[in-house]
Amino acid sequence: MKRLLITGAAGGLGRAMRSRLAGFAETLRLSDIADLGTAASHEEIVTCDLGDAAAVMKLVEGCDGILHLGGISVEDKFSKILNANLLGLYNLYEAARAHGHPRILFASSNHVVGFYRQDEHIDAKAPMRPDGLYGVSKCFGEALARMYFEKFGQETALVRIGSCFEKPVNHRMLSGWMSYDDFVSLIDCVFRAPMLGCPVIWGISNNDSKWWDNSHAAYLGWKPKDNAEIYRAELEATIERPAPTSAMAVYQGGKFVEDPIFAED
Ligand code: NAI
Ligand code: 15L
Repeated sequence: MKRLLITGAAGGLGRAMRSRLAGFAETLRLSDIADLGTAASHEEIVTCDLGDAAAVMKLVEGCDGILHLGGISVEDKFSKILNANLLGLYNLYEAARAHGHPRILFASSNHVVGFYRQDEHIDAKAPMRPDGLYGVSKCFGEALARMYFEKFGQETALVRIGSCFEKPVNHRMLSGWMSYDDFVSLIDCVFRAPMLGCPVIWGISNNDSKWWDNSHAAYLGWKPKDNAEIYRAELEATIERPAPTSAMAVYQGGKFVEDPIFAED
């Protein structure tokens, strides 16, 4: 690949992927509204608000692939979610349509199904059950991507990331954790696949305990290698197990199910 665009490159996952994806494309175009520091020789830095249609149109020009991590990543005021996750998504897909349909990996979220219980095992066909406005914005993103696929052939991997951090930090993450290395190998499979389509992919490592079934996406050849289980003993020793009736122990979305609708200023 000549140029891979990474949106949200200043965020937690963006920073983790910035170093790990050096060499994945000749050039990494890194974008965010936040500071991205200094560009290395293989990098371009573009400051851009996803809500700005003209800026996003320019941002996408010349890119062969897009790793879309940018946006509001937790529950927040609707106005902020509206700009970054709804308008921003529309701007991105319109730009991709104008610039030759670069393949997109969309960082969706487990919060599109947050109201399923942890004793339920689901696959990609399960109806969405978002646990807040943030989750709803990811449902919108998935639906928008699907429409651009059906209408224009735009390919997108809809990656419902569980919890992608250095390591699991609570008991819930023993099921939903995805390691940085497994995310990199998923990115590799998504952008190298001869045919992608528009699949939902559960973004989880090869955890012993899991709620989500990825067998429909076997054609991509992604084989996550890490397993949150190796952290169980450390977690048990350092963190109290959540009460069995608490949201953290009952719902796949954990505490997000309890978030209020945040008031606008
Ligand atoms: P983060 O909040 O650390 O990073 C998101 C980045 O997007 C930030 O750097 C922020 O400045 C940028 N951003 C926000 N609004 C923007 C706007 N209007 N225009 C341009 N940039 C904007 O989130 P994180 O953890 O890095 O997640 C990356 C993506 O993956 C997000 O879309 C999130 O929803 C998704 N995700 C992450 C999970 C995780 O475990 N880290 C789990 C599920 C989904
Ligand atoms: C998400 O969607 C968030 O972006 C991330 O910060 C975590 O909260 C994650 O879900 C999670 O559910 O652990």
